[in-house]
Amino acid sequence: MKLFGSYTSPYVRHCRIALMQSGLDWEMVELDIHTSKDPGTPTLRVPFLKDGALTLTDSTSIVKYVREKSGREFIADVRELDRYCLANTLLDAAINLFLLERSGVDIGANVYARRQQKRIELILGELDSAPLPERGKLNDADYRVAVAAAWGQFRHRFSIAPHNNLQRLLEIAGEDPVFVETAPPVG
Ligand SMILES: N[C@@H](CCC(=O)N[C@@H](CS)C(=O)NCC(=O)O)C(=O)O
Repeated sequence: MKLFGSYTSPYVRHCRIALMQSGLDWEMVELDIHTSKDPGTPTLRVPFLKDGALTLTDSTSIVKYVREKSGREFIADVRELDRYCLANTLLDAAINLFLLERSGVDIGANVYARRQQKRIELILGELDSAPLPERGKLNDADYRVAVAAAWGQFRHRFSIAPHNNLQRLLEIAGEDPVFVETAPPVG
């Protein structure tokens, strides 16, 4: 199967983590979604995955597919699923602001952009209140929060300095070889 995406995307990173842990046969096809003329996905976003006749257009369906195809479990607990969703909302808001700013919008002067900023701060506080996983036992909610927190630091979009549990989560994830191997390239 082929995973299409970039090495800087946190959503792609989570898919790569699941694929690396799966033992399945797969390859990464690097794609710049902003310059590609015909990217092959109606979302105009990465990641997307192709496995024979199957196309999946969102990291959530991809991670679930890969986990289940390799005999593992995706998130079964509804509270953990909600934590995973919160991390997605955090990422969506932060990536939106990042792309708007890149395209010339003054995000400090825009009312909706300020709401997105507020959303980011509130979600960081909420995610920080969750219990930490044991070393080597990260589930997909932990991975999603960890890739989101790491991306925020990588792109300087938000700080986790006031959030001790999120810092600790990144330390725990930093001991996970696949999390380390999928870190965004420096420079
Ligand atoms: N819900 C999607 C979000 C994917 C997403 O936002 N990807 C970003 C890259 S990190 C993207 O391709 N953005 C391009 C754009 O919004 O134009 C998922 O989970 O896969």
